Amino acid sequence: MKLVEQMLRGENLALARLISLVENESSEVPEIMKLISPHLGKAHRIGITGPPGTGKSTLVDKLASLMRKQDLKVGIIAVDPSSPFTGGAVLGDRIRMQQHYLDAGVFIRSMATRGSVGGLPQTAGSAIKLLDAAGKDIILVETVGVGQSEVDIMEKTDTVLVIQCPESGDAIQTMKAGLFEIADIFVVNKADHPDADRLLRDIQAMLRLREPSWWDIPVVATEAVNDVGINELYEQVQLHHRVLCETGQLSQRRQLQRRFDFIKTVEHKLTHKLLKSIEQDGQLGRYIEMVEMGELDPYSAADELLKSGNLLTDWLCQRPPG
Ligand SMILES: Nc1nc2c(ncn2[C@@H]2O[C@H](COP(=O)(O)OP(=O)(O)OP(=O)(O)O)[C@@H](O)[C@H]2O)c(=O)[nH]1
Ligand SMILES: [Mg+2]
Repeated sequence: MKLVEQMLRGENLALARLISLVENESSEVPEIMKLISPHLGKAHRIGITGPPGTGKSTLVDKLASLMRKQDLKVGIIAVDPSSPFTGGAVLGDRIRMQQHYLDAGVFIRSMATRGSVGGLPQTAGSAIKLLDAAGKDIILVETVGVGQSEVDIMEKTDTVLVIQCPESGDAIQTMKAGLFEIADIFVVNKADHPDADRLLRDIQAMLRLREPSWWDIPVVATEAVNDVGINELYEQVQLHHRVLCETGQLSQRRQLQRRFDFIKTVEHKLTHKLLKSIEQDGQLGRYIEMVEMGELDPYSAADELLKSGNLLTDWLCQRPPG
């Protein structure tokens, strides 16, 4: 495929067009993914997550500048939750990252989560792979932490930065949101805020309760808008990558990433088939009706459906409803 060849040579236009194919779930996607698979695994994939408005985009912008000073090729994916509350985020990111738009060494792409409830869309995973195959040294993936997306980001990146700021809540809320399980590096941004110090100390105190492990999660204070603490943060990011490589954790994470990727792909395909079958009102329709009418509970319906060999084969093979 010509587009893939051009992308592998590093042409950003081809890369952008391939991401669009992925976003539109083109029938060419499996072929594209197969062609790029020998070229994967070189980029350091970094996830940046945290509540809305904590300063993720500003940090991404500043980190990208430091990486460019080292002449690294940077790919940025900003996942916009397409919510009415953050509808302006994409435009905001454009303005914030304007300085990079003229730099061919930085590739920026915003993606909408579309229908997927919270979380990273399946297509974001494919876009990350395309950036990797296109020869980016670093891939920065920004997602707003709204439930599932934090876990998703761990399944798709090597280093996860969790961004907090004094306005985003206290350390207990952070813990309840499950962010301590996924963070490789904590960032307390908006350190110019008077309550930042306390948040930082609380997070540190909670981290001390953890079992010792191969990596001590650092907490870095930053003022993204004022360019304060960005060097320290980048040093921690580089250190994490070095330790990942030296301890063999990177290959373990990559194994997990491929495993999740496979399971998610199967899940995605099955869901797609299921929804299509329901739409076409095949034999599945009968179960849907019973569930809708409250005659059968969803669990029993699912059990019965999965026990019925014929029905399942019909459904999976998508034979016309009999
Ligand atoms: N006071 C202060 N404001 C900051 C700092 N960093 C970012 N901001 C401001 O916080 C606001 C949100 O910053 P963004 O970088 O858009 O935050 P975000 O986390 O990407 O936001 P979403 O993508 O909408 O979730 C902007 O108005 C920034 O200028 C900081 O260190 N101190
Ligand atoms: Mg943002």
